[in-house]
Amino acid sequence: MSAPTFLEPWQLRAAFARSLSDMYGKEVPAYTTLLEVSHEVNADFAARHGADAERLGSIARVTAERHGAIRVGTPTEMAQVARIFGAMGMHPVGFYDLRDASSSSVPVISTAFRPIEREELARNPFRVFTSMLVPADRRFFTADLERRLENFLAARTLFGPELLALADRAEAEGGLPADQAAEFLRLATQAFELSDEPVDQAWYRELEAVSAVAADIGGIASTHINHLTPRVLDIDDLYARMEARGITMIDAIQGPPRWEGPDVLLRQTSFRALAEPRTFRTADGEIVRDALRVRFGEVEARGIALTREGRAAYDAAVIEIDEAAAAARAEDPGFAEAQRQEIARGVWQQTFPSTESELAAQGLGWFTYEPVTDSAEGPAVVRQPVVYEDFLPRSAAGIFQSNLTSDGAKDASQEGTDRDADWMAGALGRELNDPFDLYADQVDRSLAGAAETLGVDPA
Ligand code: OOG
Ligand code: NI
Repeated sequence: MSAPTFLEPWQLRAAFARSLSDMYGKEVPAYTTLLEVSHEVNADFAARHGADAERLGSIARVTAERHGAIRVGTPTEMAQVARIFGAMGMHPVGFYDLRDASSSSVPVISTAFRPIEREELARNPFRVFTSMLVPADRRFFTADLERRLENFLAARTLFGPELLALADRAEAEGGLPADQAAEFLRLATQAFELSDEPVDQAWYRELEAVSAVAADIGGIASTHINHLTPRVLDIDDLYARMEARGITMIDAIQGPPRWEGPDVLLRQTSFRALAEPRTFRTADGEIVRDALRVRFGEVEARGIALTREGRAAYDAAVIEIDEAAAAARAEDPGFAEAQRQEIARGVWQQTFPSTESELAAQGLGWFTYEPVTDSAEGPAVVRQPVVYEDFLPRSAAGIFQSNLTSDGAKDASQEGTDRDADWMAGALGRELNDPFDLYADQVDRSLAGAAETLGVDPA
């Protein structure tokens, strides 16, 4: 296959995902182990399940599939990130407020950049969970610390003018000629490399006392990819194989429990943040080497996307599991994760039907309908599950939290600052897509397409 002379947004996206993955593998060797184990798990799953293994995405898609996580400090930086991802056909979807989603200090709000059309998702579904610091939130930062943070952030440049100009050109012209594409990809990858620049030790530690996430974002003059997450078809198998290799995973798999019914939404787990050498400048101007534990490895399994009703049932189930687990823990000091999972499974059996057809019939999950015109019984439609392409605030907070070195300090007596989806859209200078609307569109289009093929009225 000859190299393309012009790269379209999806080609830039696929190439960027590969380039980040290569870079991250060099920076974090345990990530390479995670990829190896993920490939083994997926190959074995495909061998066991045949064509059924591909119901939620082709093996080619799943093998290349990654999500990344990045963290920025200001609306200006957020809007620049939106231009870079816009060049790759990745658009902001969803609003996540992690400030309340956990008991410890995660002073950020987030969105995810991802492709939004079905064909684009099938070509390459790369998505990046992007968080932004909220220095104005008084539960975390005093007015004085807010002012110093804002000054620090305003003085740095994460993304240079050349990178942004190439991004704008790609977005305006629907891609880039090969030489400019190569330069764009080089600069974009470089922007997310871990920098060797000495970190101001006193400043970093002052922020860390409030929140390790705040220090990671606002304590250094550059940014970096925080993690890159492969997708597996059996996350319980992955978890067991990683532990067998001697890599300590966090205690739990976040999200729905393992159970006999259809997998929905997203299950995620990670291994703990690794100590990475970093250079600091002390208050006396001395350069010292130290280590920081910030970046980790995460892996995920994706299930069927839930409708608003399905999601409400999910949210209620999560609360029910929490309450039941808290009660059981109060009774039994030896209460362990395995017991929590038992409780979760029980709640699941009462909340969700155990088959895909019931999930569809009860309007809890999204399904498309594909026409088959060559079936023996004449024209028919086949139901296909829609894969969940987004994130879960609760799991995201859990992933952040399980990797923090300290809880930080959150002053619950102070008022939080209002931030919502409209505010985020304003910061981005772009429309913020609603995930439910995107799934509904996908389903509507499939119905219209099936009706047209079969020559019937979709109603
Ligand atoms: C983002 C944590 C959230 C996920 O998969 O839910 C996340 C971060 O650590 O910056 O990546
Ligand atoms: Ni993640």
